[in-house]
Amino acid sequence: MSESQRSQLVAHDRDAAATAADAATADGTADVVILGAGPAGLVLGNLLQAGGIDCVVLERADRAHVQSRARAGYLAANTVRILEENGLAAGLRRNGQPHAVCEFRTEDGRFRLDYGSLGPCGPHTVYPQQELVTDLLTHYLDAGGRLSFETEALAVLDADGARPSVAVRTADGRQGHWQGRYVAGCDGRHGAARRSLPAGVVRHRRDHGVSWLGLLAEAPPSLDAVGYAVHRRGFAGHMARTPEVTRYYVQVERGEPAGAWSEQRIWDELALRMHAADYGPLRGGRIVQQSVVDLESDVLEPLRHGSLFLVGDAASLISPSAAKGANLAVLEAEILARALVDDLAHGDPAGLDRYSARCLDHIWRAQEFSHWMIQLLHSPPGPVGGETLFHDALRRSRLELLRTSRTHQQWFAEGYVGV
Ligand code: RFL
Repeated sequence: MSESQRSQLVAHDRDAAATAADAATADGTADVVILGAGPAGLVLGNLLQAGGIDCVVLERADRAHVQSRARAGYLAANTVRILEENGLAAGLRRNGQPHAVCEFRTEDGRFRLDYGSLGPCGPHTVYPQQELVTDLLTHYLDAGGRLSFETEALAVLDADGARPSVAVRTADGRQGHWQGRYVAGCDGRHGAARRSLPAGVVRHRRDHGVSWLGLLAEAPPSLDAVGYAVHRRGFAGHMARTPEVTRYYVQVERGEPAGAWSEQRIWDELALRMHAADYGPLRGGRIVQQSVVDLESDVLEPLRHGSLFLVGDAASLISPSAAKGANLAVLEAEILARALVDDLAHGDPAGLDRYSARCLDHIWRAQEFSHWMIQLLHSPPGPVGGETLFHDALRRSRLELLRTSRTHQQWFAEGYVGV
């Protein structure tokens, strides 16, 4: 469990098909060794496989766990494009829902913003991350892709040399090495790739001082929009996932344990902060996941160290306030896949040389927008006083601009859906 995410699964129904995983393999070789079977690792694996590149994915968890981890849901148009262009969008086309409207609720009233029709990027597609991961996994394995579940990367060795390797340990205790020409660190913020970086890597880091209780409710969405409620008791958010499941967020005190809130208290507080008395009741249901997320961001620089490349959350952690993390992960995986194919199949290393700079450009734009969203939705932590009041007045003014100015609305639409 991460230091910043005190997570408690209250009652997690694993509806994902828990089919038998391939036997874990402790030793082997592949041109590209991919660490982690999240969105980044699986998009990369699929694209390399399609490009005829020899690769393997090493995943610490078992298949059932990977397919049932509910996290993101709002996919940007660019993510959908990448999936479509690579034949990975069948499930998303079948079950994904277009989503184009935000509703902001404050003590001054509410307003809706049809961002999908305003910016150059169109609407989001709502498709739960665990379903996307299941699709990517199935496609990869059906195409003959190599993947070793329950195989934890311990360290990346000799990343500066011509033959880097990954030290691994399987769930049954065997240890060994996977050797490759390149290693793609797609193993998230606490993975082996980050731990193996040489001294001198810069980690830009920001703790926003704000925590959310993230909830998954077996309840139909209560409004046909993303709901952002700005309230003196703290932020509350509403995001549809499927016609039967909705994600909610409630801002909580830093350090609050995830299990401290009863279901009744959660629904009461959500109703209060979302002004349900004025705008209609929330549709209740069983809370099936309850975890605390401390809003933190970081960016590692550079994203390449010899033969090791950082991708997705391993490269940059972004707070979930603007729904960017999975979208960045998919974009970076596409950029790296193209560069690896150019290098390994055509002997052209230029894309690999540019990988870090290209991705950092996208990452910082996303970080900037996400940071702006955090300031729009929360008061700074600390006692209510001059500085808080000043921030609150700025926030009111920003919301008013967003309500009234088409220029601001267009800027928002581009930042919200663009990656
Ligand atoms: P993942 O998904 O964390 O996958 C990493 C994989 O690596 C494995 N692993 C290892 N394998 C081998 N050896 C090791 N040593 C390993 N260590 C870890 C893990 O088991 C896992 O399978 O990273 P990836 O692929 O970079 O994808 C990133 C996204 O998952 C993440 O950014 C998003 O979920 C963020 N996010 C959202 N992003 C969006 O674009 N739109 C959203 O609507 C959205 N909502 C969210 C979110 C994140 C949230 N949380 C939990 C912080 C909502 C929430 C609540």
